[in-house]
Amino acid sequence: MGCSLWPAELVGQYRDRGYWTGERLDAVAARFARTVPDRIALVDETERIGYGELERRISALASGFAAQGIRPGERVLLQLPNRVSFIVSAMALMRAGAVPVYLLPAHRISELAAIAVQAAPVAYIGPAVHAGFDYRELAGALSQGIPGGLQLIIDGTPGEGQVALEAVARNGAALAQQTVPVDTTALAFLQLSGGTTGTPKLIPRSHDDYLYSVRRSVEICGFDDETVLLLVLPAAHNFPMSSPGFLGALLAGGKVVLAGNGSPDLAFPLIEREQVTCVPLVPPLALAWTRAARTSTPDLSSLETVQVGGAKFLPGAAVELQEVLGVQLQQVFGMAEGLVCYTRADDDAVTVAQTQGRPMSEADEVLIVDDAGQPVAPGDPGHLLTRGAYTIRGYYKADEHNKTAFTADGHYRTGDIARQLPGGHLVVEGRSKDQINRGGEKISAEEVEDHLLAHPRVHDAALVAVPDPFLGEISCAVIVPDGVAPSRAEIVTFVRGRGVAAHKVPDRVHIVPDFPLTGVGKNSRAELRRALAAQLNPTA
Ligand code: OOB
Repeated sequence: MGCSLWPAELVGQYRDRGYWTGERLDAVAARFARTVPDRIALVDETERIGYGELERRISALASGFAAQGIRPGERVLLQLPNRVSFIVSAMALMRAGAVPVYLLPAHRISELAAIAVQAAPVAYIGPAVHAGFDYRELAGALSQGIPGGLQLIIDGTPGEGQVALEAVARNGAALAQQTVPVDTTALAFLQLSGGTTGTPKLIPRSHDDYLYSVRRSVEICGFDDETVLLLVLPAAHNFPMSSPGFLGALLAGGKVVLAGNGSPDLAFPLIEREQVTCVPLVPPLALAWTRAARTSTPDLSSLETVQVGGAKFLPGAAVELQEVLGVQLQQVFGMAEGLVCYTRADDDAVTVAQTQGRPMSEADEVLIVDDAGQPVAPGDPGHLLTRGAYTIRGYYKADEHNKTAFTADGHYRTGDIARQLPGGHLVVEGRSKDQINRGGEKISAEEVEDHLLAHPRVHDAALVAVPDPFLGEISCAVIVPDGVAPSRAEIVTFVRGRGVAAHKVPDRVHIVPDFPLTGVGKNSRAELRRALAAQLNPTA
């Protein structure tokens, strides 16, 4: 099935060195299902299931998907919140040889439609209603816009013409169980990139490369069958999925607790009740937890490690978090495209507080180069390039974009500015990519600008980052009006109305009569954004 995502000689090398083992992602929990079927694997708001039950559900649903006509290699959009059915559905799709495309619950019609154009899915799986939003209508609207439509599978009460996930599973349970053989070096699933372009790029990952990153993460983070991982970040993100994430916790025989959000009111009692040992957080949540623990006395005694990643965590906040929560901090710097760096348990306190960790694998190649692509002097900041046994060699069906996103010799241009310390640890200093990192959620400037430009009274628009004490960065839409300037409220209503994830709606609107003149040429938009950001943040 499929074809390898990596050049043949590298596949051979990665196998010979033992990085790639030919195992499948949908089998991470299989060993414990046989040996300790009653051990609790997953807990969410409504249920707790053991390893044996998890395996039964995956098998049944995989057969059910096949009976619904979902064939090996076909793509299926998966938009479930943090609950047991998300993990079961993802694994069941892979067991059936199908390819999950991981969406966030926050995505709306404009993101879904753009992703559907690229992924050409045959089906969509989502909740009925979640956080007050009706996904059945969203799914219906998406399907209507696709020639031939989509099969719509709903976890909950389905709408008209839609089918219940539970019915698919029940149907599958009555059928013969089978595992569809897969090429473990070929496409296993598609993940969304943070994005720097008008349409989001899809990241193709294989069983082999992804499992290697999970296995190596489990080793570094010391996950074992005593691990209790709390997931408050959306499980579709790479960080809570694989660094070591729920896949790592299951591979180690631990327990995964799925929560709907990361508010301390919800998370602190859960930590005590479930005896949570580890939690991945983005910096704003880490700050919120530190603040909340100062004014209350939660019992967090089971919590050993708080992982913080997705955006820069400042050294002062890093020290405070450890003091106030009484935990070990682990900084995690990674990307859905591949490379993940961790601070280690035996790193000294300064390294943990001040660096973003070092690459997880000896096979990770890291280069820091200047604008001309030449290596900088050791310790100097520069553009971070990387390649290795779990970093992609190209985005999905994006030949043109890949020519610039990767170097000729296969390094991924991360768009991050970093420096590397003598011990290999990286310090992230900034970014060259046209992206806003809003507390770990990435926003492509171009994507939002395209929405702004569709407003009848917007002549020109640029989206730039503004520093924010809590989120790190927020977005500001700088607008040159056509006639009467639109108000912020009008812009917010307009962008929301186009169906985009809430985090992409501009936080601020700034009206200017004209844009500064920048050099012409391909990079002029990037230069314009930089010039506007400098005007807005004179001290940054
Ligand atoms: C993670 O993945 P993505 O794909 O959402 O975003 C990747 C980008 C990086 O290129 C960098 O710009 C930024 O997010 N980033 C950080 C960071 N971790 C990620 N910037 C500064 N400090 C950090 N610790 O965000 C992701 C994937 C796997 C593990 C952890 C994070």
